[in-house]
Amino acid sequence: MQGLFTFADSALFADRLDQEVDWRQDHIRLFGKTMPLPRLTAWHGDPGKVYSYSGIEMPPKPWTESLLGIKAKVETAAGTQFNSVLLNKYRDGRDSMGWHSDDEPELGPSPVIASVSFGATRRFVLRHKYNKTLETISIELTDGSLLLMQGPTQHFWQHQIPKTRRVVGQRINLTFRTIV
Ligand SMILES: O=C(O)CCC(=O)C(=O)O
Ligand SMILES: [Mn+2]
Repeated sequence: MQGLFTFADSALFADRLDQEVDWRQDHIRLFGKTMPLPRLTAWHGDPGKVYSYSGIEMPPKPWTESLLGIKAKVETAAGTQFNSVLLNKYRDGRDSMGWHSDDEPELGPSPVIASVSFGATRRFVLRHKYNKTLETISIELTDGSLLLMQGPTQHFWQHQIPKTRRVVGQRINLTFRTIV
């Protein structure tokens, strides 16, 4: 869904999140080597909603006023309540997220995940995990847009944000989730 947030609201939220959020540079271990993630991240949510992925454990930071404002709007649009949000900051076209499904056990069997984007448009690509004859699906995630992933999406599909050689500005993405 394009334009859940107006350009003015998107610019305001992008700026506030950029300033307010304690962005961290995490590392993953891959083949015995430690590598910085190609993006900055943060995790906010209700007390006790710890999220772990790729061996990284994130205790939640408390909700801020901006995050609660964004959350309220997203919950109305999605018709679902969320208790946590993962934030990703892609500083430029070299920042990215590799192929994955959001299928960690703490998200439950068929999670609803609501993804909000502020800033530069980036391409979001889906591929089927088992049926290799299905073509990949590309969606341009624009400033102020909302993407909902639900039902069996995470069972059958993986997604990524590929690097791009185009000159692109900063993008902040928020994925609202429910940790059970
Ligand atoms: O930045 C995006 O649009 C994707 C983020 C994502 O897939 C995730 O946080 O799990
Ligand atoms: Mn994801």
